[in-house]
Amino acid sequence: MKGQLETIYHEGCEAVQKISDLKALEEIRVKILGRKGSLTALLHGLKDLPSEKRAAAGQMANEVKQQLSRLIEKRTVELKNFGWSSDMKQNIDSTLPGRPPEMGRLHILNCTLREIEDIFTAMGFAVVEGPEVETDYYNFESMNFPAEHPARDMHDTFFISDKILLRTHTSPVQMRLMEEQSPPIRAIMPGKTYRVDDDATHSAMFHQVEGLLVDREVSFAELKAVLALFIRRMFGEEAQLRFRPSFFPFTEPSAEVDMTCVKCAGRGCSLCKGTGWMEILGAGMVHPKVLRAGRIDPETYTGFAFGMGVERIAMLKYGIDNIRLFFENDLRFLEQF
Ligand code: 2NL
Repeated sequence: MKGQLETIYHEGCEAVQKISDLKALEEIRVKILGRKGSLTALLHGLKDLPSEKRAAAGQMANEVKQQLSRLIEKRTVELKNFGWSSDMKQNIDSTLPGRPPEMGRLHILNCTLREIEDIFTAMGFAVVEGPEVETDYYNFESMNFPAEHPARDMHDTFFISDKILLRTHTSPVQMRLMEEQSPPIRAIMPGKTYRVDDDATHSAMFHQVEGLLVDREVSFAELKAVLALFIRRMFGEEAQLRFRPSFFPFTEPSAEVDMTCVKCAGRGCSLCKGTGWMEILGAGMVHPKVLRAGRIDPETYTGFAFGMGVERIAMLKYGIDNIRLFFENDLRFLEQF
């Protein structure tokens, strides 16, 4: 009896330590401690022993039972806690296709900006960037907005101090470029701009792309040709444009540029308020004073410039009616593009 118990104990210990999955461990438990297990059978056999041996054998058998039970319990916890247990492995179907990872993508405004940049770089324009915090001189003074001039009211400005502000347009970048380079200059300037403004189509921060071309004998006709090509590339070959006389301090003559309505193609609808046209950008011939501020001689050189809002272009192209949607980062909106 003693020898049998020892064998059961040692074999049991060895088997439990070797086991590395829960199912096999349970099989061992049943084989030793189950109703028909080897130790259970031995315990049943106790009653046949002579009474003087029964007590000692019973005590030893119970000890073996307890120790093995504890050992199995401990091993069960170990197997459950470390790595994959076999019943978890059995629940994995390795033939199933993997879950596709979530993919990020460019924001619709960045896509629109890249499209604009591609169209102008194909026409030979360079892309130039500059600071968003500017001086009054570069943002206003050099652009022919004299101090106290009412035209400054057109741009409701975020001032940082008396002479430092958040740029209200990207024109300061063009002014710095004119100072640094002599003509021919052919560049677009994309970037963030800031105005105290806040409604469905205006945001305090918005993106602008301005363009500048300065050379000998640059004409208003060339301005129109470049913008017509841009609009056709951006909105499709059917898109037409028209110029309306306008005013900017930094251009003379100045024009507001309309294109045929993207929704009704010129027939007249609610989007274009029945006119068939939608305003898309502003443009003009660079004012001689602005050229002079950029150290360019207006007697030798002429230039044209234009400016557009990236949000406005994207809203027209994709039929978006509220500028907030660009900045709320609601995936239900962003994922549509
Ligand atoms: C608009 C109108 C415009 C310009 C921007 C410009 C820049 C220089 C010289 C002359 Cl350095 N002009 N920029 C010219 C005409 C219009 O923007 O409605 N933008 C959203």
